[in-house]
Amino acid sequence: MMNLPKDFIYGAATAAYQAEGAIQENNKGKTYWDDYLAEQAIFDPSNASDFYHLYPEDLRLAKEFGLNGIRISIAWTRIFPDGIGQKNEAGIAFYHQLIDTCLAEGVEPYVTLHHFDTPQPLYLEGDWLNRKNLDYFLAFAKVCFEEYGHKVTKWITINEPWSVVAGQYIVGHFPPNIHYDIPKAIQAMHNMMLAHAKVVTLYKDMNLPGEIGIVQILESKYPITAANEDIAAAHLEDTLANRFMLDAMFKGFYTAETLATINMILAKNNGTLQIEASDRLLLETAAKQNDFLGVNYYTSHFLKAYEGENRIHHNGTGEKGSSVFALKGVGERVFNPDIPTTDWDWPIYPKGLYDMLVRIKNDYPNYQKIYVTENGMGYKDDIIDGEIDDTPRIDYIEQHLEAISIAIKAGVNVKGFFLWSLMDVFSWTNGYNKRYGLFYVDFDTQNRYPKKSAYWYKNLSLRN
Ligand code: BGP
Repeated sequence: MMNLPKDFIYGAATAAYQAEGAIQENNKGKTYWDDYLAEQAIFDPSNASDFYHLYPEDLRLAKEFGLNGIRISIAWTRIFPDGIGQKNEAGIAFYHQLIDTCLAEGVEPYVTLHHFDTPQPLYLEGDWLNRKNLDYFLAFAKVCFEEYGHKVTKWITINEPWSVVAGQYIVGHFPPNIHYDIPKAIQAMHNMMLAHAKVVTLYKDMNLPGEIGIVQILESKYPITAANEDIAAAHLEDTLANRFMLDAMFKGFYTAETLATINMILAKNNGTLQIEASDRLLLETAAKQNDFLGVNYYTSHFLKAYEGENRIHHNGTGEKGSSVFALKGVGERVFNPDIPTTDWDWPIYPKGLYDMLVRIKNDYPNYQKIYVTENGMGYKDDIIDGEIDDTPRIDYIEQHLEAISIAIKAGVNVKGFFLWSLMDVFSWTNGYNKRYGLFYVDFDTQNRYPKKSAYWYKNLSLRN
């Protein structure tokens, strides 16, 4: 029986670019997605869920359905249209209104500074591979803290470094669409962790009355058999996608074992990692100051040893069984016949969340507290006579909340849960048919309809 603490946050998540729309309104600058999506002409992010105009309605619904927390992100390009230089007062005012509305509705805002949306000019300068980007980001963060730091008390520096770098440099479905460059991905992750560290230290130096952390996507990696080479493959992918960043965040540097494993992967992929002399102190200083870790969890992976070249097919259409993911010097993700998957081939494995939460407590005892900052199920919802029966999503959420409840019993300090997503939003590489929301969005009319899961979630939060 699910047993969650009395002060638990029942939240839902959004991200600026996926929810707001209005991508050219009130002097907003371009992110690296704008031109790329326009050229591709497959998905149009211009209106998304029109949260930019409809946020009062969405927050009213959030409150009505028992939510007491929401993840929003601040679009860097609304505050600085070019990423640096001239500030945009209209953008600054927008987030004042949005944050004030959250607070007025009693839905606490957890605010992310970077959710996959680097400004176009800074992207062209190299994005996270350019060390200057760290200071550009710091300057943006400073303005946000000065403007909103007295009313927002939960800050997230960056959303999912691994997803960003995997999308940009390995899978190649995020601009600049580079495939299989694992060394670039590792370098960008290291730089993002440095950027996180700089922003944490700035926030603490400003003595603001709140808390700060980062959100990581953390997917457990299991060997598909007990063979040593499969165990090694799971260990390699875990180090690349999980341990590298957890070490940076909590240990303040990479353990000798983590670095040796990363260097092995780099060697097989003909690359090296550039670490500057000052990086260690930067990471160590921040490691003592993090207030929380945000864990995004949707799935886990089963790994098999793999000796071949890099090979990936991204299932962005929901055609079940079409995914391929095999990395040179790492391993191959394979289907586990005992574990169900979504139409996008994501294994549904709540135990992977439990295992990850317990592992963080054991391996990183200075973690303070955890919020599960995203979890949810992509599903092709049907609306029939204004009603949406998304029972598989309810089952999915319930199983994952159960896993959290058992982890709490095992002593892990988990303080809240944010369902991805509040309403249906734009999915970066899957468009609009992969829905996650508690509220169905008719993207033609922008009308919202509560799904069966919204009533279920309301019932759960009010009962507790
Ligand atoms: C997370 C991102 C979100 C969101 C979610 C669902 O990785 O933080 O922005 O998109 O995944 O992913 P997708 O839309 O690709 O199914």
